[in-house]
Amino acid sequence: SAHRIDVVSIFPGFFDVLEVSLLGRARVAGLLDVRVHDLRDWTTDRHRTVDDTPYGGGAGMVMKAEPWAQAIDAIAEDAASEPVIIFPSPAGERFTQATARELSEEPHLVFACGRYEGIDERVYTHAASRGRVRAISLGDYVLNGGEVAAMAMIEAVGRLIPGVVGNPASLVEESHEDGLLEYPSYTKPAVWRGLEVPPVLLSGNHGAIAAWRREQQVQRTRERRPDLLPD
Ligand code: 6GU
Repeated sequence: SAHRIDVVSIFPGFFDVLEVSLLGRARVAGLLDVRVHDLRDWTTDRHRTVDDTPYGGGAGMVMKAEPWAQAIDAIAEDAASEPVIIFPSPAGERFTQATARELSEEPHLVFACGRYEGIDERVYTHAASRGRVRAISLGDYVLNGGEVAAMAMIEAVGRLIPGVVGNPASLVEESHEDGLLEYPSYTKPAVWRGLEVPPVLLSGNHGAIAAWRREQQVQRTRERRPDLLPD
C-alpha cells in the first residue's frame, strides 16, 4: 500500500510542488500518500499564535509546544502504525543516501517543519511518545526553516520507493550509491562545437567502458570529495 508522508508547517504552500513531476505522478499512481497540514490549524487563539519569546532571553522566537503536540497527536491517532517523526534542523544528524534508504523503507513519515530558531524542546519529548523521533540536517549551513530541507528529503526518499522511478536500473549507478561520485555522461553528437566524446565510449568494448567509468569515478571523487575516500 501507499507510503504515507505527513508534513506540518506554517507555510503549507511550499509543498505545492509535490503535485508535479516524479512525486506528483507517484501520488496519482497511489504509491505516495502525501498530506500537508498548516500548523496554525491546531491553534485555538484568535491570532493563531505559533511562537513566543524564549525563556532566558536571546534573539528570535521559539515555537510553542501546544500546537505541535496537537498536530502530532492528531496525525499519530489517525495512523495505522507508529510513524517516524522527523524534525528538519541544522542541529540534527546528517542526512545521507543511507538515511534516505532507511526512511524509504518506513510506511509512515511525519516531517515537522519548524523555524530555525527552534521549537520548545519539550515537543521532542512528547513526539517520542508518539513515534520514533529523528532530528535531521541537510548539511552545515542554515536555512530559514525546515520546509526546503523537508522537500529535499521527501524527494530523496520518495524516488527510492519501488515504482516511483520508472527504470530502477537508473537508481544503482548514481552518485553516492556505491560511495563514489557518478562518472561523466555524454550523448549525441560525437563532436559538438569541437568537443569530442571520449573515444572509449564509442568503442563498443563494454569491459573497457566499465573500467574507464570506474576510473573517472575515483578520479572525480579524489578531486571533488576526498572525504568520501578511505585514507
Ligand atoms: Cl534540516 N533545517 C534548517 N533550518 N537549516 C538547515 C537544515 C535543516 N539542514 C541544513 N540547514
